Amino acid sequence: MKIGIACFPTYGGSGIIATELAHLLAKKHELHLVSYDKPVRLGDEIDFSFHKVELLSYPLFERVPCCYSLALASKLAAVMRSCDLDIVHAHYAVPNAASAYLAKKICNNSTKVVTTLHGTDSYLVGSHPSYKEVTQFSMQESDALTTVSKYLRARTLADFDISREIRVIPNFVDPQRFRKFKRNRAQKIVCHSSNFRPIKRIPDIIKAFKIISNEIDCKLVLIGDGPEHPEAEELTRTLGISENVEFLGNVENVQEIVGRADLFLLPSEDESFGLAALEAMSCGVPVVATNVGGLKELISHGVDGYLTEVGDPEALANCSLEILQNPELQEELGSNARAKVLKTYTPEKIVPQYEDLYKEILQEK
Ligand code: GMT
Repeated sequence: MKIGIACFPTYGGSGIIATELAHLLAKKHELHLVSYDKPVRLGDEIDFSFHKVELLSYPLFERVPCCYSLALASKLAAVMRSCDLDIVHAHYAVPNAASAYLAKKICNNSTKVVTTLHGTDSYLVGSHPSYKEVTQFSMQESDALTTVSKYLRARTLADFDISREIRVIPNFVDPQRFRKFKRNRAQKIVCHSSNFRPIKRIPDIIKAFKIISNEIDCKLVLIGDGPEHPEAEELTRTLGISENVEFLGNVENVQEIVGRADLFLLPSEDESFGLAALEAMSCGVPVVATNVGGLKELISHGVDGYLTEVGDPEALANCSLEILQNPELQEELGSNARAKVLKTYTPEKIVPQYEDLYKEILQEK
């Protein structure tokens, strides 16, 4: 098959999944990745084509970021035509699905459009009145629509006036890359990784860590960057724990940091899937997360991690202490988490689900 993938190149689950999918599909298919920059997990060696969307810099456009959707549609149309694509797979509906639809109309050819919703493209950005009509239309008009969890499918059907099949294809992780890494220190390491947006509730992590560090010798390692970063650093100073908290920013070797941790915290207000939790589970690191969205499908409370209510740093700390003070429990939860990943969330299990979907829609008249 000849497949085009459109995605965001930035740090964030949708771009990561799209890039990993491109790497894996390229082993068997002709693959073209389209974005405005090289995605963070692209790496130096790729066995597929990268097509950069060039943006025109023009004074009138300064406050009109939507021009990206037009540039993307033009680039997708060009690639669709010149490479004779069978499939264009849009990861993140806004604006990728609309641009893919437009490209298909421009080319008037038989290319099929698959849209994968990742979460905020459906329930936050996509349902905003400024974007809803177009998002809804492009969801309805895609030849196939997928979500990364059952939760996101239900929420999409509730929030949008669409009548069509939505297939759930969960995210995946490479268990060879995300595994345990050796370490020498006795000090416990608590870890978190995100884009530091309010929905991730970073202050809850820091407040919980204050309670944890009153009881045991430990360090908090925070991976990623975003709008909440300055306040988070300020809070560590206010609570007098800044010496034990490391802000790493965006890093390339996430797996080597998460793979050396004892515990991973993800107390988000909402999460359509929780790829960061899946990566930690793959490393055999127990996750304490919130009882919301796709995290409820991913983590079995008390079996391979713990789930707490949103906005409860004390509960977060209590669950964390229970794990950190009980090495056998930590080991058991971690190995159950790794076993779940190997059973359900490897590329071998998930990528064929996308390939089957492509084949099905290509056979449809
Ligand atoms: O969580 C983010 O802020 C990034 C966002 C994205 O679009 O990259 O993540 C969403 O997609 C990920 C990959 O499918 C999911 O694992 C995240 O749960 C989802 N984020 C939210 O629903 C808040």
